[in-house]
Amino acid sequence: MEVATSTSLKFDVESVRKQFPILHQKVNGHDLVYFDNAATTQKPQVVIHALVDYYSGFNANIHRGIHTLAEKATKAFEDTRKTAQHFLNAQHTEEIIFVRGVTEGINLVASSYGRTFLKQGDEIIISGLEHHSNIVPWQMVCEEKGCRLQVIPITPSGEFDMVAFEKLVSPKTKIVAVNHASNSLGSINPIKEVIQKAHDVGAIVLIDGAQAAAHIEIDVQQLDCDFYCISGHKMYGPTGVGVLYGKKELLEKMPPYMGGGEMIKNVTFERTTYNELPYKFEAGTPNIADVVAFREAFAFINELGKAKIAAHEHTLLQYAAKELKALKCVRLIGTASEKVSVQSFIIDGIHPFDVGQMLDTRGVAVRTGHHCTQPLMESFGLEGTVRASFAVYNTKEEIDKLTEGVDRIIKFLK
Ligand code: 7TS
Repeated sequence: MEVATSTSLKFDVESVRKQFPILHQKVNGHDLVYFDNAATTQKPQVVIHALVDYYSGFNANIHRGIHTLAEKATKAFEDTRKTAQHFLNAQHTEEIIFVRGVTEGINLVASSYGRTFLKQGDEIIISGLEHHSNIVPWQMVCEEKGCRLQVIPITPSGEFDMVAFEKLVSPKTKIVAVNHASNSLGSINPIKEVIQKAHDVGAIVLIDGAQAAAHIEIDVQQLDCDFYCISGHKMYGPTGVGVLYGKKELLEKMPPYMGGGEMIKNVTFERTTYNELPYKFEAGTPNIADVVAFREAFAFINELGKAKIAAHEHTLLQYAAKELKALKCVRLIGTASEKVSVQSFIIDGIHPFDVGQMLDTRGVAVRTGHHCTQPLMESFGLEGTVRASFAVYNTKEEIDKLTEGVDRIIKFLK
């Protein structure tokens, strides 16, 4: 089946689906419909192969060895760093720090930068759309340093309130941490403007790019953000690997986050000197296999191109929103004008958990609950939602299965 919004954005979704072995299975007697992509995407064969190739061909610890396998593994690991640099358009390779994912990236900055440079009375601003990973690390550092956490409210459609941000941001603001796109609602935030306004008062900015990296073009130099975090598993790559991008001059000033092997230059019992960037922040044996395979995920996205991916997903999102909205008792949650392919909804009078379970009996995988955004759910007066999130391999026919399933649930339970 060909998918097109304009000729230049055409691609064959069936040939994409063929690259994902997991999609071709029955769940509870039905073809699997995987709509839990905001939690984690599925992996193409090239990524799976890269993991097998590494373990069956050149597994060795990196940087320290001089034997052939160690050199091969080191080169593959460092090649991913260069690929990540190009993907984010970072100026320097050493600005790319490998971490376990966005959660670790944010904790690294909150702990290393926050504990060193924040003082009592300073303020950190986050938005009402944040994942717990971009709330709790800042609460922890605020508690320790006597700082204040300020929260930008959101509009009823789930958009970032720029007017409220302008009122909150002040010379007391030292850090602004917001996501590029919301995992619960899909809203795309006006981060370029946020970064400029934060810089105007001398604050630094961290962008949580967990839900943006597979969908939106990222250029950290053009954005001028100070930190940007991504997770491999949300962009067709392995679990347990991600990237923290940081501006070199900031990373250089920051102390290590963890101590151990690889992050040192010299150790005596009296005093230790630290390694250079990026190794200063990569203590211990890293997740070599997953970093190596992560390169194939970047290549997969680059080969299709984000413009094509976004166009396809946008078509799916619009279709899903229209079809779901047409159903009796369904309320869409999150209707921002700029969105990635996430649609949250609730059915009046039916608990999201029950909806999720009943859809699963028809092979449709959605996420239910608060999606690690409890404060956001609370601002809608909800405990949680049903969330369908779409990826490049999803189709309109699959959305029909979702809406048929939801329709049956309504008719059965109402
Ligand atoms: N920030 C956002 C916006 C996210 O969506 C997630 C994970 C994280 C941070 C944390 O990323 P991690 O890779 O370190 O776990 N979001 C989800 C989700 O929506 N459902 O499961 C995980």
